[in-house]
Amino acid sequence: MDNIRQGIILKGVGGFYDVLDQEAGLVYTCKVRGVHRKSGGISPLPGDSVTFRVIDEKGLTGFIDVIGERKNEFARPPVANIDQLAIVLAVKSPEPDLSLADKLLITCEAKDISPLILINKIDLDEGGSAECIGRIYKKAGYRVILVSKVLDTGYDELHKELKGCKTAFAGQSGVGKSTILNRILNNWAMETGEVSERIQRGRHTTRHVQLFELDVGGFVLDTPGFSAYSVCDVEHTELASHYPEFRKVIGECRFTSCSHINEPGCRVRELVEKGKADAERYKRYVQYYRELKEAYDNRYRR
Ligand SMILES: Nc1nc2c(ncn2[C@@H]2O[C@H](COP(=O)(O)OP(=O)(O)OP(=O)(O)O)[C@@H](O)[C@H]2O)c(=O)[nH]1
Ligand SMILES: [Mg+2]
Ligand SMILES: [Zn+2]
Repeated sequence: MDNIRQGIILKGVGGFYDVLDQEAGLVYTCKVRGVHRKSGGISPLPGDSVTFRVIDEKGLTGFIDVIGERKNEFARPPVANIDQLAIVLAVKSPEPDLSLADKLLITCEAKDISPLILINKIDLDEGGSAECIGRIYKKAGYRVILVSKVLDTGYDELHKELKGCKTAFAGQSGVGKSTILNRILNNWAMETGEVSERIQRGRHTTRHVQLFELDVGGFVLDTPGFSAYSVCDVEHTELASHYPEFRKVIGECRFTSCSHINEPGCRVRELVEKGKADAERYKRYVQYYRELKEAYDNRYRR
């Protein structure tokens, strides 16, 4: 039947979902079939791939029939199928929170999301700290882009990295996420849907999760914040495997259950001692490990 379409949910507000038919470049306002709710039990999220049925072609309305299988999903912000997380740090104002950056990276590793580090406000850099932070994360195996609104750098490079991905932006308040997103949308957004509604610019914080389509294929995601992320759904025993720089030697420690903190014959510690893995990132690893282990040991208490 030709009123059955494939689409991607851009946003959902009060039981109505904006579903993009990418081939047609049209956005349909859809509800969910009651049947589906009863049988499937899961409710649609922005980022979901869906099969929907057009009810009114002129009025652009329809019903969502099937929600495609998810690669990942989040409760806060409510979104599914993220494949890239742009972790934004500022050189200063605010001072970079590398602990948050590490936690977001762990979340990425655990949820099969490819991380991208953006070091913003490099115009404010005096002591070479942008390069320094960049080196730490490049050495760990991550992609790093230096960005500045004032110097007008980094945007073209970022635009290339966004191609074909659903990218969410994360980071402390004030690092420049909205500034970067607006820049991207002003230059490279597809004009699908209600253009006037594109992005709430200015002082108003975003209340709804919304995906915007890009000219190169792919979407950027405006969210009220991925910053509150913690590593709580990672097991302490799994933590080290979420550090790419540790991963290559993990199986080589003397003890199979090595925590990489104080056991003899630990290959991870050896890497750190030889300067092959960043000592500060390792210190933060030790701290998270202890936090996670404590939470695990107290799991039956309240
Ligand atoms: N000097 C300098 N200032 C910047 C740059 N990018 C953004 N800013 C400023 O930093 C401030 C915060 O930027 P936003 O884009 O609102 O930051 P945000 O990450 O969206 O913050 P929240 O929405 O609170 O999470 C604004 O005053 C921007 O003008 C930059 O490259 N250089
Ligand atoms: Mg913002
Ligand atoms: Zn070890």
